[in-house]
Amino acid sequence: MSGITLVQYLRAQENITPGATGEFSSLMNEVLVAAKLVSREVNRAGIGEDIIGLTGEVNVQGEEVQKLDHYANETFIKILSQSGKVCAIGSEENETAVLVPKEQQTSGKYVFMMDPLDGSSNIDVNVGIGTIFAVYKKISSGDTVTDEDLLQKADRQVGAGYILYGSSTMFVYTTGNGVHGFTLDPAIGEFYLSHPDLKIPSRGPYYSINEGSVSLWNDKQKSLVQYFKETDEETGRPYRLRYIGTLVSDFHRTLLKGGIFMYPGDCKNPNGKLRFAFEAAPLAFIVEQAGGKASDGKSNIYTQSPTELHQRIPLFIGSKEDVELAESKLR
Ligand code: AHM
Ligand code: MG
Repeated sequence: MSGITLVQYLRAQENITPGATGEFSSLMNEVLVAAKLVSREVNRAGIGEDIIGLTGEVNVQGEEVQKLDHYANETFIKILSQSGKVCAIGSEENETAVLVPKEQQTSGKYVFMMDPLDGSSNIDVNVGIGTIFAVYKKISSGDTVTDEDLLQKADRQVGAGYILYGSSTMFVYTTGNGVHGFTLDPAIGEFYLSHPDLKIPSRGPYYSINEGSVSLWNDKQKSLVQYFKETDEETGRPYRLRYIGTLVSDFHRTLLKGGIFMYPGDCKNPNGKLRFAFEAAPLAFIVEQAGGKASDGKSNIYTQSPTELHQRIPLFIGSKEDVELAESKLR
């Protein structure tokens, strides 16, 4: 594959950004190293018995921890906490944020939030899985990291991205200057720019939701999904249904092809399943930058802050017209 590599791209961006110190690029380079390590392990899942299956532990969400979940979490934390670029790492797998104290030489100015391995239920069936991350700057004064730093409004992100370990490994990210996608050439371990300046279609043609939960939805949610199934030439309905069960994969398709991904609240889980800080906020930043929208069904997620680290939030994300339509039907 020819063209510009991610490392070259980051350097070029740094050169044209006034006041850039290079620290963000260095942080991204560390993320890339972790991503390549996880990608390698994902690709050998099933060969080594040390990497597939359960660890026997249950995480803070009450979910069984897969060995690959554990590996991805440990790898990102280890690399980032030694990078000198972050002061705190919030992870879906850890109850509290991992802090890198100021007195430690390796502490830095960024707060890093992540879902280290999204789509765990798809690991052992060879279906795409991913990593999602968001980057903020520490904003509180003083040396300690506080809730002010950890629970920032989504629009304070300085960067967000995801890595999709799918039929190829992709790195998609934004720093507020559009969304750019890079594909890993596994033979040489470099990511190449393959999807510059991604823009999401304004509407359709896919809807994506776990419809197995229909009996738990309220009537508005039921009629919203029904709407996407009805025939209407002008709006291109019926939409086609796609649901992978890995948010990164479902989001990636939605970003490239258009439509809407939904994980609503239901009568068992009023706030749904997905987490504000680790999943919804970073994807909200990305989708905004691509011309789309993310909503909790009532208002834009990009202008909200989480109330706690592991807060869950209903998610309606994708093409602008489809997400706004969902909001109007749910109102
Ligand atoms: P995980 O981060 O523990 O893997 O869980 C989140 C995943 C998302 O990737 C996906 O959108 C959702 O769970 C699927 O849930 P369900 O099986 O309820 O449809
Ligand atoms: Mg997840």
